[in-house]
Amino acid sequence: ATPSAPPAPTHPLALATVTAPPTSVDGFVREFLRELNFGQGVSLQASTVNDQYLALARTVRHYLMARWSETLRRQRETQSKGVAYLSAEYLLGRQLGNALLATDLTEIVADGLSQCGIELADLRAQEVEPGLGNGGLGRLAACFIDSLATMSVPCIGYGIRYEYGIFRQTFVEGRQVEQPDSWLALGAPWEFPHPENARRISFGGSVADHTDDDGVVRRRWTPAWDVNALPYNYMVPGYRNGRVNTLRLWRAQATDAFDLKIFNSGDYEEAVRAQTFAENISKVLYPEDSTPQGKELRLQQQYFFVAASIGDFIDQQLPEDFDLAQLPERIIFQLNDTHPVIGVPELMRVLVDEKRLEWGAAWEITKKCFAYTCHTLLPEALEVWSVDLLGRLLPRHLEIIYRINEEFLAEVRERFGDDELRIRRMSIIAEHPERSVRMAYLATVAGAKVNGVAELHSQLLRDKVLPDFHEFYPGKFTNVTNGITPRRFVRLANPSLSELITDTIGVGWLTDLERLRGLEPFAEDEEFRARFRAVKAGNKRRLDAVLRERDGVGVHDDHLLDVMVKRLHEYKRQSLKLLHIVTTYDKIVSGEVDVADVTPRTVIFGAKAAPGYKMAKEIIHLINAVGETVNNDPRVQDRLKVIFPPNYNVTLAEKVIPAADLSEQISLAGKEASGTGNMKFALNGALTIGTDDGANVEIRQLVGDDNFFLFGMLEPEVEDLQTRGYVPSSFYEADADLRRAIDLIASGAFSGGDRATFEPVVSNLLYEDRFMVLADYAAYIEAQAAVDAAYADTERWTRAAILNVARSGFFSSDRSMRDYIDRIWATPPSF
Ligand code: B1N
Repeated sequence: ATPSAPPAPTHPLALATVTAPPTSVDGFVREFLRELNFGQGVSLQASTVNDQYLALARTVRHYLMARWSETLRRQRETQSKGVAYLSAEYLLGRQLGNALLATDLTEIVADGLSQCGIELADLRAQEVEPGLGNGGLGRLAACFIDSLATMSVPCIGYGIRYEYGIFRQTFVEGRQVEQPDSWLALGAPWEFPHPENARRISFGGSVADHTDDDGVVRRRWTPAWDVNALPYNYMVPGYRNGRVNTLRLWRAQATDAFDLKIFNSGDYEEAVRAQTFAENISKVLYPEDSTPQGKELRLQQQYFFVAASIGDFIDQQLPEDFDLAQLPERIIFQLNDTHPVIGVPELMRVLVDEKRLEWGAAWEITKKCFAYTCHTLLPEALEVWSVDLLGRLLPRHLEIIYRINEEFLAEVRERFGDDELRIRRMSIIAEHPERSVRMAYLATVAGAKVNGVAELHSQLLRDKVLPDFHEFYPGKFTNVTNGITPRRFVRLANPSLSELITDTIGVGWLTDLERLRGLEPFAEDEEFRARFRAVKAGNKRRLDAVLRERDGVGVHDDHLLDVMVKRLHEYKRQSLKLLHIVTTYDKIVSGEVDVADVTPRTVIFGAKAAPGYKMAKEIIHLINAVGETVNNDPRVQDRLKVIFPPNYNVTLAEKVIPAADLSEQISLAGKEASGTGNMKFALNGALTIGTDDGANVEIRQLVGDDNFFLFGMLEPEVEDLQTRGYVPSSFYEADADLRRAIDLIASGAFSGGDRATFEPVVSNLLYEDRFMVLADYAAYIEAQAAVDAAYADTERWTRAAILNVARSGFFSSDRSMRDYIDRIWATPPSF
């Protein structure tokens, strides 16, 4: 020992390990009051609901702490292979309920709190969800880390701690208005900041040759500016298995280089401005889902979190003497879409420039350390960065990308000769409309595996999006169908269904969801069907209460509850759902159908539009306008209702989905990569009306044609119509119902007689209709008629709903994780 080594602990309480508080009501109350008194600094009597929530969150954390430090200790010891999940988004949802579920503390806590005169539900309602994602992609990341923890697989999630998550949506006269999401304002009890582990991330500047101390000439990057990346850790508890993994999110902070300017330049204001500039990097989540805008700040965000994460992994998670040639045996960096793909040249830079490996050796390592998940089929969603921008922000990375591309194209030439068209098609660098880096190609060249997120998507990826790459690397492509965590989306969101399931097939299904198959025979059991219906009715009443409190509108529990919740995007076709509503309304008011014969329905929409996406915002306005008219027309006699609660998020999803009867999954075939809402609905006993798209295909195969309302063109038919030349107005002219619906909108019936208001939506449908809404209209209306007929037969409907639950166990994200492990990662559970 050196003379300065601290003395060994001798106090009897100075234990080497963290211990958990006693798991008893008294133990909990003691701990909770301590947090309230000494953490929040208030007495129980003086405390606010927010004090109580914060104290409770911290108390629950205490129970997880011992497991977390034990998980970390074992990982340091075993150094077993793990996953670093790199994702720009994590749409986590509220933490408290999930932490209580994982630790099995719900009852003890509810009991203890009630002895303090507090309702657990009131404290749960106090939590502001971390909305650090846009939609499916971010929620998928959250489901995956939940499953990995539950399956005892070592995983670190890496991402960005945005100060503002997805915007809060409000409606003003039916139009979307965005408000900042200040999710941190009332305190952030779940996070552990570790400023001592900050990392310096550099940008800009130039690259030149430099002779190093070992006499070798290497490229040297002299950056122009840098920022600090501060890690914030979050616990990711496994479900009752004693494991707690880590989610590490980075926050940008100015380095003291900025502060120094204050002294050196004397320009205080400029120095403070510069500080703001640095901190902007983690300020706000980009609110575009599927259509990235190519903004400089977005590339800064991507490099910021990926460089911090890779650096953190190599410097902090590996032992000091680690041989980097072994890196692929220790870690796989999973790229959640192209957002973290700048990590490929970053790892090369670290290995070659910093660790001084040979280029070839570094490339062999890099190729094995990354795998890439693609989440889209829309060409406009495939990220490209202009060479100009990338070279300005990350000059060394651009050089590395060029070299990767040169060597890759040399391989292509070796195999196919000087097929210049093919070379141009496959080049990581696009030449038109401007010179740019195709991030999906870079990920495909560098990744050990490339996967799509549903069978159809993976097939189209191979055949339509990356066919040349599939020909070149046939073994690289695979599929992993998405999944959802049943802990949050069944057990927490739908406690009464969960209780019915456990009563019927016993415990164990929550971590082995295929066991839901055991419910199949009960579809024929009349008493079970009655209980199942009672669960659904109870969930509708719960939703009614939530919506009344939230927005002052309710849902009738004798209505068919028809739900379309997802981002607003033309390819998802909210406007098709709207045309169905308008047609039904038109038939009622024109007297073509007797209102008494209309199946009573409440349609719920939930959807945010990217703030700059004009057409999406027009469609939101139209939904609200149609709702306003339909809901207030006495001729409808309340048999058709349209409600559009603002600010759909994970918290609202947990209330809406369990109440739904009908799930709308009506994207144009070949456009939705997977969908995951579709899975949540099926598992909560809603029937799907859907196209043959994304994971709908697999849902229908599993639940059976009788229990799924399929409609619309198939993907090859879409292709075909596209090549023959699609003329939407010909469908308008040929279909009287469609004509009436569109004419009604155009006439100003939903805009106080003003024909101009919705003219853009109408023209778009008639003269452009990129996603063929009009072509699928007739089939959709027919399928909706079949829905009405089926709903009239209550027992048949219930049977179908039960079979949807029983046959959807495949869609557990635990199964997705098994598939990633088997097909991509080779990471066995560690304990
Ligand atoms: O990812 C989900 C899929 O289930 C959906 O079908 C798919 O649309 C969604 C850029 C995206 N694809 N691409 C994005 C999100 C944010 C962004 O800035 C693209 N999201 C999806 C999960 O696989």
